[in-house]
Order: sequence, then structure tokens, then C-alpha cells
Amino acid sequence: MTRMTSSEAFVETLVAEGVSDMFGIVGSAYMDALDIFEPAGIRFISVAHEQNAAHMADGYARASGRHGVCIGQNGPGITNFVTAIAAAYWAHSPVVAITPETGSNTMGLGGFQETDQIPIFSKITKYQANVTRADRLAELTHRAFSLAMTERGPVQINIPRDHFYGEVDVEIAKPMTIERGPGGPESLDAAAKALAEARFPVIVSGGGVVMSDGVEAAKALAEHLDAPVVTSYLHNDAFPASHPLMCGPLGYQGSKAAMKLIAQADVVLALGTRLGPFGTLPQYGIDYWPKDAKIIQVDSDHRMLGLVKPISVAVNGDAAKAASEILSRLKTSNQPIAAHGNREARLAEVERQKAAWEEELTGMSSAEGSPISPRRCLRELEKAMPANAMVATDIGNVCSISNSYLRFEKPPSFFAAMSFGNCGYAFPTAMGAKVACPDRPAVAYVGDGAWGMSLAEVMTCVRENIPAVAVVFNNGQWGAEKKNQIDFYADRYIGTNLANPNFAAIARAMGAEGATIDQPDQIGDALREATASGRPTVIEVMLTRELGDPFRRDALKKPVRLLDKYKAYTVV
Ligand SMILES: Cc1ncc(C[n+]2csc(CCOP(=O)(O)OP(=O)(O)O)c2C)c(N)n1
Ligand SMILES: [Mg+2]
Repeated sequence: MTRMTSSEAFVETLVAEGVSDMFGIVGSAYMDALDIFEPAGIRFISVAHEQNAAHMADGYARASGRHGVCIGQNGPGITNFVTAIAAAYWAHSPVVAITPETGSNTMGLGGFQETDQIPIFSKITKYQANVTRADRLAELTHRAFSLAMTERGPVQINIPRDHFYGEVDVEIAKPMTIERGPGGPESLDAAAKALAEARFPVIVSGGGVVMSDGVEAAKALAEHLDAPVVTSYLHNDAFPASHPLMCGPLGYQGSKAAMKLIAQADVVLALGTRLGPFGTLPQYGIDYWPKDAKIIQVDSDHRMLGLVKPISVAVNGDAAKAASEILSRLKTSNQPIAAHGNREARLAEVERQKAAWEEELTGMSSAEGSPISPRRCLRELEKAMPANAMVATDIGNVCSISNSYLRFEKPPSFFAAMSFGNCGYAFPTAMGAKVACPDRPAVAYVGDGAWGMSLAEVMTCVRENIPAVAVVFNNGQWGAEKKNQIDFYADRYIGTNLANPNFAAIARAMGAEGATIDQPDQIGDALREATASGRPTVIEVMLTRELGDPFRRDALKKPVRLLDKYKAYTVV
């Protein structure tokens, strides 16, 4: 035991857990700890809005595989975290939200900046440490860091502000690491048997493959079976784009080749994916989920097994380890591999579907002219994207269509807004990724509507020297929602047209680089220059108002009006 102040015990625990960067806005509640961050070797990155601090922590965690940490002032600073913590929850991101709270001596009296900070985060965290005694601050901080990693999601350390003061006798714990296993031997046997019998096996590689560093294991298994591989929705980096068996992503604006191939599967190995409902909905009029196929699902979280889709074999294990174990079973058993018998036909089908989709995509992405067609823009960006770039995407129409055009050779490289789907996710997430991996380019794709939520952080990029790049798709509209007005509300555009300022000029006024691009052949150079410049840059691309398929046609109904005064508003 060593005697130290409570703030010192807290900061020493952060140091022990490997924290070197923290995102937030200063507040009196934790000044005493903040004061010693620098000598502790912790960089405090001061941002413009706490929501973005938490998104940065998320991007940092996703890019580094380590904890991302954010902190703010009790009350309003902490409630500002909420949206981003919910997003991190659905991104399975080990974000540690440090939430100083009003003092325990006055709690409940309705004092300054007071709100009960525990219920607010109860459904969007994996663990909440409510520090009720100063002498437990270090212990509970350690516990929260452990659980963020083992349960893969955000945790909260709630600290009444008076608990930063006082003296404690503590031993600073070492970080805990756990080794995950491949799953139970019986389920692995069953998985291997089903795959050996498969005539058209398809592997869905998901986020679990990225998080377990399992691409090599997935590759070895796919190659042994000559099985086509598709990636789960918004996990395009879960298998190398250039691999001959890689057929692209499922889900909204995914690869038609991936969909047409998985539709033919008799056995699907869902590797490290919860098969989220949104990522398996029909797309392009293709109801591709193979309802009669045997589904083997591998997930390290037992609650995800069989949750969304009926499955035949449940493997509760680490994706990388499970893939290796299944492969070694296939190699050592004397059971013949049915898929070896028809390898040529299957590989030819893979080739055919990939070529057809590529040709269709190229056909859709070749428009000339100014303003620029969204798909042409996305194609030019794809072509110019540096090989080691990290890309974060927002949730608008153009960003969603980018799913067809984002290809990666290795994870972690793709940080989409995932299933929480909040506008304003991408830019701060790219900034956090850039802080974690300063040698890799970090690019955010953002719609012009969403940009309004993020652009203040350009100041942070300048102040803190974070050379992230934003590509802003300026189509003068909240396009994804306008698409619903086009399809269901007879072009009654309420709240969806945007009169925009010059975003490039705003960026320059903030001290960053800013470029406005209105010709397709300027896009590639602009991106290459920005990612090589080492300067925070905003590339505003002037796009047509063309919109792709809506996101949620499935969830909208034709308007019905019963009152006379609204009768005209039934026209579709
Ligand atoms: C925080 C938040 N507010 C509102 C929405 C609803 N929403 C989804 S997409 C979208 C429009 C996005 O517009 P923009 O960012 O300009 O991209 P575009 O669709 O035009 O490409 C909106 C408002 C949301 N997803 N998140
Ligand atoms: Mg827009």
C-alpha cells in the first residue's frame, strides 16, 4: 500500500491501464486530477463539444484496439456524452467515460450542474462504477477498464467530485488481460462437420474477426474450403478486398455479388457477427438471406448466438481461435470435404458475380459534369484512397452509398457509424483514430447536414494538431430524409433543403486547409494532397441532388389523414 491523494490514485490507475490520451472539456469537477495529467504522461485533448470527445475516444479505441477515454464536467458536460456513448455501445468499442458528478455532500439538493448520471447511461454501458468512497476510486477505475475490454463496450466511472480529494492507502492494480478460447469442443466438431459436408459454404466475416485479429485465420479457413467470403454490414475491412475469395459487404448499398453468392449457400459460417437485423435485410430487391442453409454462428458474446437468425450450430468463442480450431479439425479428420468436389464451378460463379457487380458499379459511377454525381465522387475517392487509410463514415445518403466503394486490405480501417446511426459520428471518430495512429491517413466522409454537427471540431484539429481530413458531400440537403419525402410525401420538403455557407472558407477561417471541388477529375488530387499534407483539411465536394435508395423503406407507411384540414396531405 502506498499513501497518496485520491486524485493521484486515480491518475496512477489510468497510467497503469496504459492511458496516454484523453478527450474532453475542462471542468472544475476534476481539476485536481487534470492538474497532474501532464506529469503522468497523459495528453489531454481539449475539444469543442463533449459528444465529440466521446466519439474521438471511440475512434481512438477502434483504431488502436486499446481503451478510448473521455472526461467532462459534471451535469451538462456528461449529458453531452450520451449520444456518442450509445454509438460506441453499438460499435462494441471499449470507451471509458469518466463522469465526475456533483459532490456527495450536497447530492439530491438540486444544486449546480446536478443530475443523476447513473440511469442516463444504464442501457448504453457494459458496466457502471459508482464511486461512493474515495478509497475505492482506484479499485473501481481498474475494474471498469477491465470490463470495457472483456465485455467490449463502453463503461462509466462516476465520481462525485469531492472524492478526488483526500488521502488514501492503495495498491495500484496491474491491468487485467483475459485470454479467450475458441469455444467448446463439441460445437467446434459440429461446425467442422457441417462445413465438411457443405457443397456451397459461404463465410460471413464480421466485426469479431477484426477485434480478434482474425483475418489470417479466416483466410486460411476460406482457402482450405475454397469458400466465398462476404463481410457483414459496415465491416468491409474484415477480409482483404484484393483476395480472390472476397465478394464484398452485405447490407444496405453492399455488394450484389456478395448477396447473390450467399443466397446460394447451403452452409453459412457467420464468423464474429451478430447478424444484426439491419445488415441482413433484402437489398436491391434481392432477398438474399439463405433461409434453408445451415447457419454456424461464432460469437464471443453468448447473448448474440441465435438472437436474430435461427442457427444450427452455436460456437461461443473468439472468432480467430474458432476459425483456426475448425480448420485444424477439417485438416486432421478423414471426413472428405464436399466443397472440394465442385471447387471449379463455385470459383467460376464467384468470378462471374464479382465481375458482373464491378461492371454494374462502374456503369453507375462514370457520369461527367458539374455538380458531380455522388457515385462518381465516391469512385474517384476510392481510386485515390491511400492504401493504409482509415475511413470513418457518417449516416447520410451519400455516406451510405459509399459502402459499395470502400475496400480495405487490412483492419482496423473502417469506422462507420454502425447501428446507432447518428449523424455527426464520422469526423470526430476519424480524429480519434488519427490521434491513435498518427502515421495513417484518417479520412471522414460526411454529408453537409451532418457537417453542421461536426465542423466546430476543425478548430480542435488546428489547436491540437490533428491532421484529419473531412470530405463533405455538399448536396444542399438532408438527403437521406428528403428521399422519404420524395417517395412517400409528394416532394413536400419540410426541413430538408439546406442553404449552405462555403464550408472550405469556414475551414480556412479556422486555420485549416479548405478546398471546394466541383469537377470529378479534381477529387483524386484533392484527397491525395490532403492526406499527404499533414494538415487538417476540409474538402467540400459540390454534388448533384441525386439520391440513392432510401434506408428505411421497410419502416415507412403511406400517409393516412382522417381530419379534413389534412386531407390534401395524403398525396404520395
Ligand atoms: C443525430 C441524428 N439526427 C438525425 C438523424 C436522421 N437522419 C438520418 S440521415 C439524415 C440526413 C443526412 O443528411 P446529410 O448529412 O446532408 O447527408 P446526405 O443524406 O445528404 O448525403 C438525417 C437527418 C440521424 N440519423 N442522426
Ligand atoms: Mg446532404
